[in-house]
Amino acid sequence: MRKSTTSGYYRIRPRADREPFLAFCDMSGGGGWTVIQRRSNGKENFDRKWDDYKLGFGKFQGKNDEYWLGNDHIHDLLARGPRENSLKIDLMDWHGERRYAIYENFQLANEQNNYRLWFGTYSGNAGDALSGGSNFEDQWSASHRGMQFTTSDKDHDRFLTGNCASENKGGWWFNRCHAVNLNGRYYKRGRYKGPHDDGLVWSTWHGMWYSLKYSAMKIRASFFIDRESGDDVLLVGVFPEARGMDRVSSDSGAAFLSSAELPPEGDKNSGKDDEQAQRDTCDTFRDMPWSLISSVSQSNAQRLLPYSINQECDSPPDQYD
Ligand SMILES: [Ca+2]
Repeated sequence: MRKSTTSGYYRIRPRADREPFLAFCDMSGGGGWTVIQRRSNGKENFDRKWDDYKLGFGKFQGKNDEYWLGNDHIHDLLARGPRENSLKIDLMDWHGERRYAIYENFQLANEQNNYRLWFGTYSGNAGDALSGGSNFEDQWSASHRGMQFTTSDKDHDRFLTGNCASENKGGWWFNRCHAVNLNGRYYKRGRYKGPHDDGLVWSTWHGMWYSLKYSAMKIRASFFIDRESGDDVLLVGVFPEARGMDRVSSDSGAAFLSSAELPPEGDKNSGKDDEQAQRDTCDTFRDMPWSLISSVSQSNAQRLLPYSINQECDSPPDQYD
């Protein structure tokens, strides 16, 4: 696999009318992932109230720093452009074994709708715990699909006589209450005991009474470049100097490129197939400070500028490993 853009913290700005913010861009496993949550050492307190979960909290420096990106930021990232997003969840237990789960069509409503959660098809090897587990009874009371966000000070769960966030020590899309709680209490061991199953839980892997060592939730667009639509442009990002791009430019400092300027698609003359053409496109942008992003229509491009998000170049987004 060829070298891709470096993982690290980037200042991103999914909405022009809001301030940019820092997020970790994970360029491994195909790249282009924006990390929205990470637990790794228990140093950060996740037992927080609504406004902290809304705006985000934690440390944004080291590659293992713990944070919650913030529900408003997550909502804005998911709402950018006319496209779907995938959610990938990386997990590790206390023996160093890793599992993952991917959900297509990950969505978050806005604050007026209490950041209601939606997600589609599951794939992976950690089990589909977000859907509540394997039997109907569990799914009815523990599925997180369609649930609103609950914190200790704002209760939107389906647990009538109590608050799941208070019991389980962190904000989450609780049902009555959960099969997953990646914002739970951080135990410095796997098996734990207590009055509530409040650990960092992914029930379909180690059950409710095992608290994981590591979790990371990350998102990216489900598609790469839509080359079908003649109206589409490839938005390349917001960067100070667009090296080697004479055709670029706009007053806002963002660059874009019409689909006519993309490398030929399966052009007989050039002898290139689609894959090669895509690699060429990627090569064009590889060394830029902001890597490329999304395909949006010309009219949307104007609306979305300035706009910068990372998108992978090395493999199609439907191949994860
Ligand atoms: Ca309740």
